[in-house]
Amino acid sequence: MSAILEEIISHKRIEVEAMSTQEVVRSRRPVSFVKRLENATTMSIIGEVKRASPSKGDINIGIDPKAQAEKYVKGGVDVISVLTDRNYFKGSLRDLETVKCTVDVPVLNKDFIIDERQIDRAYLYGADIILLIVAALDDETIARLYDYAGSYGMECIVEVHTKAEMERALKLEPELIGINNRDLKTFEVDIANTEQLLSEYGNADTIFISESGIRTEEDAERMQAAGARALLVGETLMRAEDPEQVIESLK
Ligand code: IGP
Repeated sequence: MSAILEEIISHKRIEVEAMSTQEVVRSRRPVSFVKRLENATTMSIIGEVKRASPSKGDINIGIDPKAQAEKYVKGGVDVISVLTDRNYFKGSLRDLETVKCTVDVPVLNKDFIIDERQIDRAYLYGADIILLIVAALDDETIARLYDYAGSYGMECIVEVHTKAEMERALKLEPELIGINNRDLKTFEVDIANTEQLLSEYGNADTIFISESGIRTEEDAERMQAAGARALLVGETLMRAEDPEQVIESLK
């Protein structure tokens, strides 16, 4: 594990240990991203609400998540991702709840999930999809958390960065795999990572999402040619004066 991921995960462990287990009434039915993708004819865009990050510092710290989510939907996103980690990304479950109450599209809870209690909370605050980061979890844990999210009807994006992680992810036969273009060891971002991994694994029976570092129409075209069906875009949209227009250009 990279140093920063290790640091984030050890902090997460402390947070999680302080969480109580709660009885969750399973009355809400999550919205499916996979079904939306089955009907999609263009590139799907996942717009992210990301106030700050360890690599970039403050990005758009004072953003109004409701207004931002409304702009994303007008632009035509298929999913809105909300970073809920407070310590390193300055997000919150409250941001997630605000976005869920604003939009009808599925909402992704972006966090460092290592325990069932976080999945309970994701569900309670309105998540339809969660992220599971292969680099942060062993095989047994990832399979357990994947099934647990599934028991709520939530979908999982299984995130990989390397070939070895891709091999581990594919063992789960997941519907959605996210390829992170950011190397968490160096923070370097290179969208060629999606091209390299998909040249080898593009035929797998799964939907691939390219994550991080997507800025321009040309980037989107390259990712489409590589075989990605969706793009996860954070910083570019958080800094854009007109996110709506940027989303339209990426689709
Ligand atoms: C978005 P960018 O470069 O568009 O801001 O990246 C997203 O991919 C990135 O926020 C991300 C992330 C993560 C954040 C990808 N995987 C895991 C936190 C945890």
